[in-house]
Amino acid sequence: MADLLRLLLRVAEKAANVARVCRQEAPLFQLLVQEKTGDDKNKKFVQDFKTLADVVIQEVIRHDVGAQFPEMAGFIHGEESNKFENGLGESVTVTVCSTEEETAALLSTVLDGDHTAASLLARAIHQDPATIDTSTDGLTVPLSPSELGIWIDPIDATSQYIEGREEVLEEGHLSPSGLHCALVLIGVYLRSTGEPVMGVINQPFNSKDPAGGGWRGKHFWGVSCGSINVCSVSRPKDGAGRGLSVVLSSSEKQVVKEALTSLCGPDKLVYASGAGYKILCVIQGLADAYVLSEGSTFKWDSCAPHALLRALGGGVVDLSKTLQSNVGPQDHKMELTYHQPYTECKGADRWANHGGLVAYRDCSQLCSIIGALKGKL
Ligand code: 2IP
Ligand code: CA
Repeated sequence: MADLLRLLLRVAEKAANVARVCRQEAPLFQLLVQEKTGDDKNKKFVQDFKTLADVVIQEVIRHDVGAQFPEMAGFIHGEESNKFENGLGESVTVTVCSTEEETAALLSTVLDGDHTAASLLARAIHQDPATIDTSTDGLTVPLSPSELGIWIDPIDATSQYIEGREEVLEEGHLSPSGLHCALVLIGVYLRSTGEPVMGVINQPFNSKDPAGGGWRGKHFWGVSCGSINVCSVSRPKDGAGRGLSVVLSSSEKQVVKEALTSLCGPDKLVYASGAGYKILCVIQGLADAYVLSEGSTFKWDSCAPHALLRALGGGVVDLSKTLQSNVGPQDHKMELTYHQPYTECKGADRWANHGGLVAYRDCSQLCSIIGALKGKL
C-alpha cells in the first residue's frame, strides 16, 4: 500500500492548494473573511463559505482516493457533510465532477451564481498538484485497501486559517497561533482493530517565498504497521536533563495546568492552537507531550498525527481511561482507536475522543504525566 501513501501525499497537496487559493484569490478571500452583516439574502451562505472550502477539500480527497481504490469508497469519513443549502434554500450536494466546467457549474449553484468564485475553486480542484518529493521509494506496506478506512480533517484549526495571521517561524520553536497551525490531516486506520496505520499531514502555510511567490507548504507522513515503522520526521533526540515540556490548549482546566506545572515547571508548559498542530509539535520534538482533559477533539483530528507518533515509538492514549485503569499507561488498550462510534451519542459527538488524550513520544514521560494527573480529574 505504498501506492496509497503516495496518493494521499498527492491529494493532500492538492487540498493544501485549494486552501491557499481560497486565501490568495480576492473573490474567494472576500467570501472567506466576510462578516455576516445586514439581512443579505445570502447571509446563510456567506457565513458558511469556510465550511464550503472544508467540504470541497474533503470531497477532492474522497473523490481521488475512491477513484484509485474503489474498495475504500464506503470507508472514507470526514468532519463535514457534503450537503449544502444555498441562499434560495435549495439543498445541493457538493461533489467533484468529471470536468472542471461541470464542477464550476455545480459550485455556482451553492455560491448563489457567483461564477468567478466557482470557476476559481473548480480550477484549483482539477489542477494536478506540483510533484512533491516523497522519498517513499522501496517502501512496502503489507496492507490491502479492503482492510482500511480513512479519516479526513480538511482544515484543522479553521479559526487560525480564517484569521490568517502570518507568524515568522523560528527553527526549533513552537509558535502558538497563526496560519501555520492550519493543517490538512488524512489518517488511515485498520477496520478490524481501529489502529492508525498511516498518516499524512500537509501544512499549507509553512513558509513564505522570500521572492514574493506566495506560501509554500510542507508535508509529513508516517506508516506504522507490524514491524514497519517509518516516518518522514526523524525521532527527535532525547534531551536528557532538559526537562519535560507539555503543550496545552489555552482553554485547558486550571487543575491540569497546576498539576503539570508541579511536574514540569512553569516555563515548560506551552500553549498552541489546533489539535493537529499540537500533536505535530510532539512529532517534531517542539514539545514532549500534548495533554487534553476535555472531549473536544474528534477522530479526524487525531488519526493522522497518531500514526506518525506510533511510527516514532510513541502514541496517543485516552486520558480518562488511562487515569482509571490499574494497568500501566503503556498498555496498548489505552491507545485511541478509530473504527467504532459512541453509539449513545448523536452527530459529530459519536466520533469525539470523549476521554481527552495524551499524545507522547516516550512511554516513561507518559507515565510521569499520568502519575501527576492521577486523582486530580
Ligand atoms: C479544532 C481545532 C481547534 C481545537 C479543537 C479541534 O478543529 O483544532 O483548534 O481546539 O479541538 O477540534 P484547541 O485549539 O483549543 O485545541 P477544527 O478547527 O477543524 O474545528
Ligand atoms: Ca479539526
